[in-house]
Amino acid sequence: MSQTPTLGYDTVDPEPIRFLDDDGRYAPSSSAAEYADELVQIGESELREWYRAMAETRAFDTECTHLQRQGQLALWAPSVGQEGCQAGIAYAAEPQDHIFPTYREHLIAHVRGVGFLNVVAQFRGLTHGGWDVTDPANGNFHLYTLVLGAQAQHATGHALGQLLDAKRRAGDASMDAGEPGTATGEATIVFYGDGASSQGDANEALVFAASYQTPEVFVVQNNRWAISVPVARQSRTPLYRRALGFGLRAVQIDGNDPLAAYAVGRRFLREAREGGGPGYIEALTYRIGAHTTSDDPTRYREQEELETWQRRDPIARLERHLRSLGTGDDFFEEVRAAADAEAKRMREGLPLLPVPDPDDMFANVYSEPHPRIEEQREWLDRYEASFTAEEAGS
Ligand SMILES: Cc1ncc(C[n+]2csc(CCOP(=O)(O)OP(=O)(O)O)c2C)c(N)n1
Ligand SMILES: [Mg+2]
Repeated sequence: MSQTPTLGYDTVDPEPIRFLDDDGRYAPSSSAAEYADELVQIGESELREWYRAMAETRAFDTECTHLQRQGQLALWAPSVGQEGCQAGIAYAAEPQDHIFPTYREHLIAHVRGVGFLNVVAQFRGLTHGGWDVTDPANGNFHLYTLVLGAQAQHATGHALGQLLDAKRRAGDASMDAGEPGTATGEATIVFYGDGASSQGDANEALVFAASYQTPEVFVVQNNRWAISVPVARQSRTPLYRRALGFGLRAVQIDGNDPLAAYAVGRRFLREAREGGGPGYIEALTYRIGAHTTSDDPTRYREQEELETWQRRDPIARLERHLRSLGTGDDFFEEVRAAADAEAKRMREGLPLLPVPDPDDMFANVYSEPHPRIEEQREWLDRYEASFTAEEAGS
């Protein structure tokens, strides 16, 4: 296998946008040049902050896999290997932007202020929706979505709302949102995967985004696999080229280079907020771990492919870059210890999380009582009671 991993179709089309090579050297590809001025404010201290978020997320993620194996979580979806793209986008976003994730954007959750405990509460089955009931805003980071592609529709609807609100504020009450040029001052970001890109929902969202010129950025983390289905089966053409066909500006980046994700994300987001319409970023990355803890990737992919991508690990790459700037062992040791301590805090806090009353599930469906909801509540009560009866009988 060659050093440059292939997708089964030609990815060098042109070269993906990247600033850091696999060894962490600043070596922009020719396609990166026009984005370089987005990095003028990024120095060693900003990169250290990104590195810290990536390392904390990695430690948290690793701990979660252990917790699932110990029966403490129902399921876990690791993000190992994808932290580079996520960090770049997380730091490119402004606080007023809204983010619609899949189920793997743990770093973004962390950076937007959704605590790690809130993330694991979902995977332990301890929430009926919402991240943290004490803070419904949660950094405008919306709920994880397991229904593939559905969040692309939610995000596009949200972005359409941002656009129409801005038009109304500007005194234009028409619903005709099709013309670019309305500055919204805020944007919507939606994440999904290479597999989800085949969903009808994701494609319909692109139609609406292009048609209404929504202030939106689509971030597709092409991690090569949709469980056991390789990306070449999803598409005969690079995914970003599909988006070009819908009329979006679209590029392909090296998704393991946080600088590339930041520079392009920042540019596309600013353009979206200023009325320039939607953008699309295909981030070439790799899922180093299993799809979820229910998956065994050794059954469908080669060890050699995995090792190739382990050598391109985004955290190791950023570490090498920081070292070249002069960051020394002290920093990396301190971050490692802090990340481990944070993962330990999460682990210790997990059993103390409150278990919601099953009846809460029905409490906020409608504002008024509803006979169907009552029926379901009564069914659940009978179901729960059957366990007590069983225990009494045994
Ligand atoms: C509508 C729908 N169909 C099928 C599934 C089952 N499923 C869950 S994840 C997944 C693969 C998703 O792959 P991709 O979009 O590439 O995201 P990744 O998991 O690689 O991040 C599938 C088929 C689902 N959750 N929703
Ligand atoms: Mg995938």
